[in-house]
Amino acid sequence: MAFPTDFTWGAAAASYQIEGAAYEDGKGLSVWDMLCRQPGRVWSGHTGEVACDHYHRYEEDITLMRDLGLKAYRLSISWPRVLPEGRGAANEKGLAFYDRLIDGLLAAGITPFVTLFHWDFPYELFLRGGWLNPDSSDWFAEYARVVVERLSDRVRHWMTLNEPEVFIGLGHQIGVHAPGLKLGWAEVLRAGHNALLAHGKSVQAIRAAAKTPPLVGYAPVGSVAYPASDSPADIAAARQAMFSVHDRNLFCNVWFADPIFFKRYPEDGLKLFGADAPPVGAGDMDIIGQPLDFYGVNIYQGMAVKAGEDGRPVLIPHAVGHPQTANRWFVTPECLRWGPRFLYERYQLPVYITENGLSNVDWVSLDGQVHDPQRIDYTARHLRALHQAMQDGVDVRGYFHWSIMDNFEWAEGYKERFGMVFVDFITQQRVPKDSAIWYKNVIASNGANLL
Ligand code: IFM
Repeated sequence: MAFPTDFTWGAAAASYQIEGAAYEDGKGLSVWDMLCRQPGRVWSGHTGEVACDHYHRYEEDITLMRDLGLKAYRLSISWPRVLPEGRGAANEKGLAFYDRLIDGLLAAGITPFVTLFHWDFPYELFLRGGWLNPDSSDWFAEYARVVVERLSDRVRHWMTLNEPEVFIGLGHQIGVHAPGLKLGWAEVLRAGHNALLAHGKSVQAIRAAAKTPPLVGYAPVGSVAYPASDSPADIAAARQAMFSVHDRNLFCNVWFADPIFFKRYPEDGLKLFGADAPPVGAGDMDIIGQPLDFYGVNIYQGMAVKAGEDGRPVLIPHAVGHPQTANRWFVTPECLRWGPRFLYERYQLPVYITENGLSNVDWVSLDGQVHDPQRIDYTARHLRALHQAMQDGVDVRGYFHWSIMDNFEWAEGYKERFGMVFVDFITQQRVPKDSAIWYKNVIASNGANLL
């Protein structure tokens, strides 16, 4: 069986990671603009001020995407570019940029998949308490409405939040991402609850304001446990590991998904967090639990699990020398077979892989090309595993490679190169890597050359 003819072959990026133009055309400040100014926060003092200068070079970038044959591009909108104060008056120049970007993509035959929030929270609203402010969900819904009113005549695919596990966990608990807070668990979980409310209210806003029938999802992190063997016991153990809260940690799938799909926090999580669990207002879960059209999920790696003597999950450590990417993530293609499968079984929605990819040590070789065989091999293995999931019966609609181009990798600055297109951050020259040429053939053959 080949990939379905309407399979969405895509690639992704996010506003702060590529746009640059941090202080142009009326854009407001974001928490990332401010974190980057603090010495020691970002590797080598890098910032997203210029990034890939996509704000000025989007036409060239769209041409690169078109040359690759991309069917879809996942982008995010910068909240403070649209609403410099986070709420109130909209910035016409900011909205006009997204108009041009969307129009350019459509003219190139590329479907835009738009994420409303990929971490560049308006600094003005952070000063008013950020995600801890009970009004934050209304602020976000107001912003969603402005964007949807403007773009929904041309955009149908929407995602609300990217990786709440990360912007709440790394941003508010561990403090290595913006806004750089190290809060106690009660506040962390309250911020997370407000983000879930923001998700729910923005889904309502999208559906109310959309000018064409919208397809709405979000894009959490998939923390994948995959079975060490195909035995039913190992499969059951991996499933259990994927859907339980095993320690005080937000990377567990269920904390940010069960409220959306089942209108409740997971029991084991509530037990574990005890008095720190967030207060849930009457009606909150009905707001959070808005019906969605697809389950977007960002998956990079997984952990092998087997059934212990009592059937309970036992994590199997990776063997010495197990393949790793440049940033030391383990290469585990099985995650793209079992992650979508378990998520589809539990949440019963079509799945999009909204991110998957790797950091690699790429440079321009003497021949002027960028040779990245690891990226080709990693992506081929993961796409084959995803295809296996589809053969197992999982309704997978598309795959977005992270990332279309090298970009600002948050606290790691420009140290990590995740792109299929190489970016020289001094000259802003783009060079499609070998993987881009390979992916072009994957798309052109609709995946036939993978199988
Ligand atoms: O670059 C990030 C992206 O912003 C969110 N998901 C993971 C990627 C790689 O770390």
